[in-house]
Amino acid sequence: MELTGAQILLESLKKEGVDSIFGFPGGAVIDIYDEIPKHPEITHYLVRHEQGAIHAADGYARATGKVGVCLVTSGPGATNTVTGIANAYMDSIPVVIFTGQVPSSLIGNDAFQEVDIVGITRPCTKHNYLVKDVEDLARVIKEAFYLARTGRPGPVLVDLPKDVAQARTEYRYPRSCKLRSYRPTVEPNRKQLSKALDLVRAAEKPLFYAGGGVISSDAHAELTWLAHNLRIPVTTTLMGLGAFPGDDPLFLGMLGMHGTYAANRAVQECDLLIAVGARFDDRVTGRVSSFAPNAKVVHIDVDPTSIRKNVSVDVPIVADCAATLKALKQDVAEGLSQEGFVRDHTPWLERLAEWGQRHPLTYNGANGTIIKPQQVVETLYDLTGGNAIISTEVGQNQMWAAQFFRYRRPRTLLTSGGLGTMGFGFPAAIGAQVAFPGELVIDIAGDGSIQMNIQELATAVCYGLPVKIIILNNGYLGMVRQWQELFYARNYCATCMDFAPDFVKLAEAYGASGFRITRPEELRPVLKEAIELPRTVIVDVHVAPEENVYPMVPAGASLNEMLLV
Ligand SMILES: Cc1ncc(C[n+]2csc(CCOP(=O)(O)OP(=O)(O)O)c2C)c(N)n1
Repeated sequence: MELTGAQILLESLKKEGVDSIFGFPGGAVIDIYDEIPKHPEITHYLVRHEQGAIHAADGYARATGKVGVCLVTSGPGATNTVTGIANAYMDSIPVVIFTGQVPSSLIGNDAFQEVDIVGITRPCTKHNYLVKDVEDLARVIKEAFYLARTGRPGPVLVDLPKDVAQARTEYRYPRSCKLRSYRPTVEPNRKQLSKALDLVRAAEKPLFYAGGGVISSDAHAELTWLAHNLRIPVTTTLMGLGAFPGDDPLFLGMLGMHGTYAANRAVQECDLLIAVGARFDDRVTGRVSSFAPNAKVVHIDVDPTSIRKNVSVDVPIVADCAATLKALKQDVAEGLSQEGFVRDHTPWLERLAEWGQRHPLTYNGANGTIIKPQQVVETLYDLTGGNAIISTEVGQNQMWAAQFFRYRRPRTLLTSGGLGTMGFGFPAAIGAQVAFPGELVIDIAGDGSIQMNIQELATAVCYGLPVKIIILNNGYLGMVRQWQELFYARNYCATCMDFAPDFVKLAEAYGASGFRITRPEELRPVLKEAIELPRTVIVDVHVAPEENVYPMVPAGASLNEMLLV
C-alpha cells in the first residue's frame, strides 16, 4: 500500500517500539502532526520549548536505555534543540531527532523558517540526514535508530522537508541495516584481554575507574561481580554513578574535581587503573601529566577514538564494555579456583579505608538556624531510602547530588556530565517520569538553573507527571560564585541572583504545588509531605548562601592537590 512520508514516519516509529515522542509543532511538520492522533500506541508530549523536548527525550533514554524521540519544526524549532543535541552527544545518549524542513524546492532560498540544521548539528550528532526522496525515508529511519543505539550511542538527526512528508510511496520497513563504513567492534580481542588479565593478576593496588559506558552497555552486573571476586575497589565518574552500588564497601565515591579524598588518592597511588567506558575528561584527570603516575592503564571502550585521546594506555581494548567484562569474568571465574590467582589486596584496601575514614565527604554542620544544602540531599536520601530517580541541574546542586545521594542502581542519576547544561534536569525528569509513571522522580536544582526551563512546569502539570523539583536556593549562581570566591578575590560579578520569582506562587500559577523551607526543623517534614504528594511539586529550600563544594581540585592541578573542607 502507498503511504505518505508522514505515515511512513509514524509506522516506522511503531516498528521501532516507540511509545513516547516529545515535541512541538509548526508548519513544516504539520503533516506529521496530522498523523499522530491515528496512532494511539504512541503518545505525543507537547512541551513548552523545544529545548524541553530534546532534554525530555534524553532523560527518557537515560532512564530506560531505549532510544528517546523528539519531533520539532524547521528553523527556530530545530535550532532550539541544538543545546540538547550537543548535551546528548557529549554524554553518548541515544536520541533520534526529527526536524521539519521547508519544501525541497525552497531549500537554500532563504525561505521562511529555513535553517541548515544538518550543517549546524554536524559536529554534535553521531550522524544526520536530510531526506530528499520519500523512497529513502523508511531506510533512513531504520538507520537512524540503529546508529543511535549501537556502538558508542548518540543523537541522530533526520531532517524532513515538507514535500517529502507529503509525497507517497510503497512502504516497506527494512529488517536490517547495510552500513558498509560502520561496524562497531563488540567482542574484545583475546590477546588484549589476556594482557589485561596478566596485569590484573600482578597488581598489588588495582583500581576500577568506571564511566557512563558501563551504564549504557549494561555492564554493571559484570563490573560488580569482578570487583567483588577480585576485591578491586571502584571509583566512578559523575556519569558512572550507579554503575556500581553506591553503598558497597568497595566503592570509593566519585573521582575528579569534586571527587572524594579516597578516590583521588587511590588514582594517584594505584599500580593498575582499569578504565571502563570512561573518557578521561579534564574534570576527572586534573593535570594530565601527573594523573595516575604509578599506574599501568587498561582502557576498555567501544569507541576507538576515545582511546589514547587524553592519556597514554598500556592495554587498549576496543569493544563493548559488557562483552569485555563478561569475557573477563569467564577467565577470572576459571582462575579463581587456583591458589594465588591474584595478589592479596588487603593492605591496599585497608589503606583506602583509612583514607576514607580520615577524610569522608562532610560539611560543617547546620548551626540550628541555617540549612546546609548537603543536608537537603542527605535528607532526601534518607526519606527515599535511595529509591528514586534523581536528575540534577548544573552547578553546586549537581555536585552535592552526586556526593550525598547514593546511587545503588544504574540509570537512577540523570545529569548533564559532558556539556554541563543548566536547564537539563527538569525536562529530563519529565522524560524519566513519562517512562516510569510509578517511580519517584526528583530534580535537584539550583535557583539559577531551574529558571532556564521553568516553562516545562506546564508540561508536567498538563500530563499529570508528579515530578518533584527541590531547589537548593542559595541566591547565587553558586558554582561560579565559588570560583570567584576562591580564585578571583571574591569579585562576585554577575553571580548574585538578587531577583528571583516567588517559586511557591510560580508553582501555583502553573497548577503545581509549592512549598518553601527556611528553617532546619521544617526540612524533613516538608520534604516528606512534598514527596508523598502525587502531584508536580516545587520545594524552594533556602540554604546557606555561600556554602562551597569540597573537596575541590583546582582546575589544572593534580588530583592530590585537593582543597578539603
Ligand atoms: C546554559 C549554561 N549557562 C552557563 C553555565 C555556567 N555555569 C555553570 S554552574 C553555574 C551556576 C549555576 O547556578 P545555580 O543553578 O543557581 O546552581 P548552584 O551552583 O547555585 O547550585 C553556571 C552559570 C552552564 N553550565 N550552563
